[in-house]
Amino acid sequence: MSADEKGAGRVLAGRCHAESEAELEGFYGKDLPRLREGLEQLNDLAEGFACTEGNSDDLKPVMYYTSRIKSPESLVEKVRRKGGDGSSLTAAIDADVQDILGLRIICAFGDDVYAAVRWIESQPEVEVLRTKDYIKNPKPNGYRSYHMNVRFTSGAAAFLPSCEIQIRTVATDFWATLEHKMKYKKSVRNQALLTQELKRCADEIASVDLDMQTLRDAIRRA
Ligand code: 0O2
Repeated sequence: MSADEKGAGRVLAGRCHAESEAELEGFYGKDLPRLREGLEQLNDLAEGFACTEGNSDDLKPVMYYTSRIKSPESLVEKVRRKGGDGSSLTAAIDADVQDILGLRIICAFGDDVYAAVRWIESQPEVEVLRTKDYIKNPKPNGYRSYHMNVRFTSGAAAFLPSCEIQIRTVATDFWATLEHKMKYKKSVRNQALLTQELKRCADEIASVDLDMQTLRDAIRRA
C-alpha cells in the first residue's frame, strides 16, 4: 500500500492496493482517466464528511481514508466468481461487479461511522443502492464494517452502475487488514486456531470500541 498526503486541509489519503501505473493503463486503457476522476469524486465524499462542522472540539470524525481502482487481477477474478465472461471493464459492469471503485473511510468511534453513513445518504448526487451493516450484524468470523453500494447521479463516477464504500473504526480496520491477509495465504498452518483467535480479538476490539465511545461521550459531557 502506498500513502500520499493530499493538499493542505485534506485528510491523509492512502491509495490502497495501488497497482503499477502500467498495469492499470494496460488493462483499463482509455477508461482509466475517467475512473481516476470517479475516484476523486469518491475521495471528495470522504473529504466532505471529514470537514463537517461540530467536531472541532474533538477527535476528527475521519482518521484517514483509502480509495482504489480495482486491480486487474482482482477484477478478473471477481467477474469469474460472479459467473461473467471476459476480462474488461465492460465485462465487469455486465457481471455486476460493484466495487470497481472503492472507498474506505476509517473513523475513530462507532458513532462517527453512522454519522458518515447519514452524511453520505444526504448527498444529493448519491443514490444508495444497498447497505450491509456488519457492525450490528457481524460476520461469523468477527468482521465488522458498514458497507454501502452507491451510484452517483452526476459527476465523473456516474458512468458506473455502482461504487463501494466501506466505513469502519480504526480498531476494526486493523483487524480486517490482518484477517484479509490470512484469507489470501494459500497454506496457513493452524488455520482453525488462528480463525478462533481472530474471532476472539474481533469481539474484544468491538468491546473496546464501545468502551472508547462511552469514554468520549463522558468526556464531552464533562
Ligand atoms: P477483496 O479481495 O477485498 O476485493 P460483492 O462480491 O461485493 O458483490 P459481497 O461479497 O456480498 O458482494 O460484498 P460484501 O459482503 O459487501 O463484501 C465486499 C468486500 O468487503 C470484500 O471484497 C472485502 O473487501 C470486504 N469483506 C467482506 N467480508 C470480509 C471479511 O470477512 N474479512 C475482510 N477482511 N474483508 C471482508 P471482496 O471483493 O470479496 O474481496
